[in-house]
Amino acid sequence: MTMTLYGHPFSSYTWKALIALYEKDLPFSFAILDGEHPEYGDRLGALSPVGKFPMLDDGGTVHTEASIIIEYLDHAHPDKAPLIAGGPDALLQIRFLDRLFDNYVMGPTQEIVAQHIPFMNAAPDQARIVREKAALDKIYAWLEAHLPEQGWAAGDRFTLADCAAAPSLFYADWVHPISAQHPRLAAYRARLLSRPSIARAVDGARPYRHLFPLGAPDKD
Ligand SMILES: N[C@@H](CCC(=O)N[C@@H](CS)C(=O)NCC(=O)O)C(=O)O
Repeated sequence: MTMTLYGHPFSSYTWKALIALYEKDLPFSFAILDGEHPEYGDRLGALSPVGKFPMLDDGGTVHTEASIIIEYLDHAHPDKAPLIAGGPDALLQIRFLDRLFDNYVMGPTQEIVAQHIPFMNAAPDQARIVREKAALDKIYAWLEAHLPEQGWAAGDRFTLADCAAAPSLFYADWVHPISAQHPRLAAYRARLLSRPSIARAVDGARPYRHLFPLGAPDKD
């Protein structure tokens, strides 16, 4: 039975799971959560703990949380481009970077976006936005100092950490541009965007750019 991924092509965490599926070249059907398919939203509401996506349904085995979906794919398809592999230290580094990108890059980015969504916030809280941008500056500086000059976040192999990095840095740069002070980080983001699995996720989201509450920048 083909796997089904519930999500949306413009959603950052959906990208994270999509990138893993593309890397592994696994067949799946994409249940896009939109007004045309209320039944997908109903299923998500019934099975996802708090209704967040992505959600993967593999013949009745259901997982949410993008990192867990990727870990499941690694276990279920060990012959397909592992994304969480190596010795104990390598595994810790991959998982550490995954948490870093989700919590400290995607977290502030999502909050800045949320401040511009009228049904979530009547008006953007400018003080909150300043704080979130300061948080992004902090993690940009850390990444600039710690990312390798070449290759991927955790070394030579493309991993879970890069699946997390791609959507988080893609959208973070839209809400708080990575400046010339962070050339290594900017180069890593560019390397990510030129990876075929990631380019595919970016292209799949293009028709939805008008939905970006701050106005999508004319780049990428
Ligand atoms: N920790 C979750 C975060 C997922 C998440 O924030 N998904 C967003 C879309 S990118 C979502 O479900 N938004 C709708 C909502 O919060 O109700 C994961 O890693 O999958």
